[in-house]
Amino acid sequence: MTEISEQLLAGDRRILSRVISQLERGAPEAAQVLKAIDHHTGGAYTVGITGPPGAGKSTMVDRLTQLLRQEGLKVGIIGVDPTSPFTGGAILGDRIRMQRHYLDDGVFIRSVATRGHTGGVPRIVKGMVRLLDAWGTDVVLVETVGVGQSELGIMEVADTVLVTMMPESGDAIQTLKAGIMEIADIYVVNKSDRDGADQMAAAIRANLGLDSSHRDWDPPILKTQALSGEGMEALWSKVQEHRDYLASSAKLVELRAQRRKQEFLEAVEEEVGRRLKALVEGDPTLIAMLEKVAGKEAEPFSSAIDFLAKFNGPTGLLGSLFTKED
Ligand SMILES: Nc1nc2c(ncn2[C@@H]2O[C@H](COP(=O)(O)OP(=O)(O)O)[C@@H](O)[C@H]2O)c(=O)[nH]1
Ligand SMILES: [Mg+2]
Repeated sequence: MTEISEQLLAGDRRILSRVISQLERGAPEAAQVLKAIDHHTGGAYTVGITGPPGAGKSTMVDRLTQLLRQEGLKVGIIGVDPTSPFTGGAILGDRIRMQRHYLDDGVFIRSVATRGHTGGVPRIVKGMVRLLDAWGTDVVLVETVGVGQSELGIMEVADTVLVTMMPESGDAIQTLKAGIMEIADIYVVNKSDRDGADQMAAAIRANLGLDSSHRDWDPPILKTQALSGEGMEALWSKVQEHRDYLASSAKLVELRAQRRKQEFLEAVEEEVGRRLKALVEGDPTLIAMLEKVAGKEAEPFSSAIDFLAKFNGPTGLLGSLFTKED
């Protein structure tokens, strides 16, 4: 156990922040910390909040945090931001909405830009959740913008997924069709102070009705007003009900085991990709190969297959992709 890991486990905020930054940069030190703390994780419960922009997700995160803090629970908030890191629009908006929690010692807030990532939730979010867990977080709230297939990734990190809609989500039915319906453990029709909340709830129910037979957890549909806080306690008790359901049916263990496998495979894929890119930029053999392909002296697909066969093995060019870096 390194000193850093011990400080993290002792609840040191600055260390947590530093290790998360290392993780974002892909620094090997972060991997070492994750390894050291692994056996101290599993205590935090992760709730994903997804749905179309403007549905009230950040407001809800703010309200839930307030509620959890009243219960004395430590809260982690991760905002997965699909906007360009340069505009920072959404991050700024959320910052204002969650302002009161920035000064709270029992709350840790972090935004992650998705940049070019297409899966919706970058892999490092999974590591971030474990770091927060080790830091002593009881509940991690992960907010992602759900605009279709890209958001299915929230399932890979959240134990309970809230799909949030609002009455005027005119395109919501489209969203429902895009597959986001299948990932919801709880539906939330927020802004129920506005007209159309009941119709929205009915539309969701109609969609659900199609094949509920195979489910042993029937996703409930709740109406809330995150802005005033109305319905937030009912929402949190539903989350707890879902958690109890997962825990009692051993599904939680299964779910988390499956995710660890997935994360491992993703990490391998990402690392190989990253190292290959570095190789492409610096290796003369590979650069020459690319020039041939570019100049139609070699065909791209068959050349790739030949290349893999020829340069494989621990001493070959590609072998360096699989050697441990320090
Ligand atoms: N009328 C109404 N407005 C709300 C409610 N919840 C959030 N809002 C407002 O909706 C806007 C978008 O909220 P935000 O939390 O940023 O949505 P997000 O994009 O889903 O994170 C903000 O102006 C909120 O104040 C609600 O229950 N009723
Ligand atoms: Mg938001």
